Amino acid sequence: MIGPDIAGIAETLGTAADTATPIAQLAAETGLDVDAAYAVQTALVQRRLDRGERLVGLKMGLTSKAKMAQVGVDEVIWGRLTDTMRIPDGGTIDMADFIHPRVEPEVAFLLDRLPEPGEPVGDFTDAVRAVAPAIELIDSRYANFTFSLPDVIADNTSAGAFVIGPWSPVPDGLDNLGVLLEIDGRLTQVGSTAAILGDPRRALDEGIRLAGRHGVRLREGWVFLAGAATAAVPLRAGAHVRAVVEKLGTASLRSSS
Ligand code: OOG
Ligand code: MG
Repeated sequence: MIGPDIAGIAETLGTAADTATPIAQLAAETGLDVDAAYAVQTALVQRRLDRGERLVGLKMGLTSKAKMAQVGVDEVIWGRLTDTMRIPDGGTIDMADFIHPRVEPEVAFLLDRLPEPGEPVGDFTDAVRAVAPAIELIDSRYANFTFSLPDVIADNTSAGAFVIGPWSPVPDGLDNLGVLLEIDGRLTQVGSTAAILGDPRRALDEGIRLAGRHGVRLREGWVFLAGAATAAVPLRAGAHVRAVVEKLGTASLRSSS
């Protein structure tokens, strides 16, 4: 049997992102399972590396019930971050670059020395140098932001852009910090880091394990997004977005008008 056309599907998804044009879901039609979907994601990200982008980190997706419920997919997933996705804290994103962007509050880790594959993470403070509040901008390439599990994996887990706030040393507890998302000064989402797999530190164990299954090792100096603590909110033109994480501070971005 001939398998799905990995390179062709990556090209379709890459073009959708480059031209900010939505496409129909494709996993069911092309027989894409989870493993093949990660192969598409690898090819899709390679397309970015081939044009000079650099891999700078890993992101987790659907690590909270709020997110799983919002998109109707209930498996933890992971995707890749490149340098051009990073927006400076307080920076402005161009709405024309995206299809139907949404923003969500996250916690970011700056990775330090990580254990060899197969070894337990051990002490979190050995593996993570610093933590920060963050905003992820997700932008599914699928029409109506609707997808199956393999669809969203192939689409690099809807990764669009991200902002990292100021880094702090790892605090004593990360498992029950208040999380707020404000748009134009109005509170739109309220949550807790406890929503992220009970403790965002667990997201790192899952990231190491799940990415390791596909031969991907996390690197010293990489950024790690642990996944949103609340549902994502549509980003409108001319908005000012702030994510606040208790003890860690604020990350912010603006959208073009
Ligand atoms: C998938 C990406 C999920 C998160 O933080 O849960 C994600 C999506 O919701 O489109 O990034
Ligand atoms: Mg996210």
